[in-house]
Amino acid sequence: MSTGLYSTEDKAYDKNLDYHNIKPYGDTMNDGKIQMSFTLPVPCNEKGMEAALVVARKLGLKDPAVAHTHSLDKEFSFYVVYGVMSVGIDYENIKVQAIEIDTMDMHETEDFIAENIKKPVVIVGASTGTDAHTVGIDAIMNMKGYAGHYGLERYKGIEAYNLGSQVPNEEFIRRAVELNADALLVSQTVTQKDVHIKNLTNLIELIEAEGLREKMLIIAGGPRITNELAKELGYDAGFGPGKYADDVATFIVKELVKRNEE
Ligand code: B12
Repeated sequence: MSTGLYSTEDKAYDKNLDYHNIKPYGDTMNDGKIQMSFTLPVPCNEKGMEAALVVARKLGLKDPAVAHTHSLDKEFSFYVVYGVMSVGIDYENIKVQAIEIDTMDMHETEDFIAENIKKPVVIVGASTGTDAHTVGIDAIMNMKGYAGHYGLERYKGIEAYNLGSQVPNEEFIRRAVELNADALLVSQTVTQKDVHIKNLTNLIELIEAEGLREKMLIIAGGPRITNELAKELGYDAGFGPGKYADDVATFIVKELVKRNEE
């Protein structure tokens, strides 16, 4: 079963559109209408609203309008602003480093493991560093899963260990070695001040220093993680929003078999 999520091929091209020059869509094709929201460090009043329009104009938006504003505090105000983007983008020339896989459902992955791997696949996951968010890694690993996708703990043929959040990278690696992990899943939600980059870099450096890099797949995930970013940081793959246990399970089992064949 393919969710089509990873496809970089476009199956539904509209022949009337010039894909070298497309704009966001609001009401009429290519009308360029967009909506954005932001906070300004100024009081919520007429002058604040004008400041919000200036922000939109400086960003190049035509005909900006404040659709909503409210006060966050005496000195802070929040704005939702509409506007029209006048420049188009060249969609044809956009390149993405997407993960090209045909996602299998849980049963297909179980059969794949039984036929091709013939031993339990050990997966160890955590939200590491200072990150306290667990819902993302739980969505991937917990038995009940998320949004109708069972988690890895439910898969026959997968031994899944969810270590929770705020796990120090050293402890994560120690447990991975102890459990003889085939794959590590690290979740990062907080990205303020690039804390996720520092933590993900630290993890990969520790793994390399221990001579473990080639022994396991290392996968990052989180709401602001892309496959491109993960690869840049030395990971095997990165999964962001809209990705589920079946996507990551498919990637892991197929990659393990591929590497075994090489
Ligand atoms: C719930 C929540 C909390 C809860 C967390 C409870 C828990 N047990 O997890 C609590 C209240 C504890 C919390 C605390 C904080 N939070 Co908070 N939190 C959220 C909130 C509302 C929802 C996050 C969530 O659960 N999403 C649902 C899950 C299912 O989505 P997901 O994580 O994206 O996961 C999916 C994918 O990304 C992917 N995925 C995720 N991880 C992985 C890993 C792998 C390996 C793979 C394959 C896939 C994968 O799969 C999932 C399913 O598709 C968000 C805002 C929002 N609406 O998103 C803020 C948010 C994430 N929090 C935020 C912040 C700042 C904090 C705090 C720092 C606040 C503070 N100053 O104290 C603290 C964290 C302190 C710390 N040390 O980490 C910010 C982060 C901003 C940023 N960009 O850095 C957000 C965005 C809110 C905001 N708009 O400011 N938070």
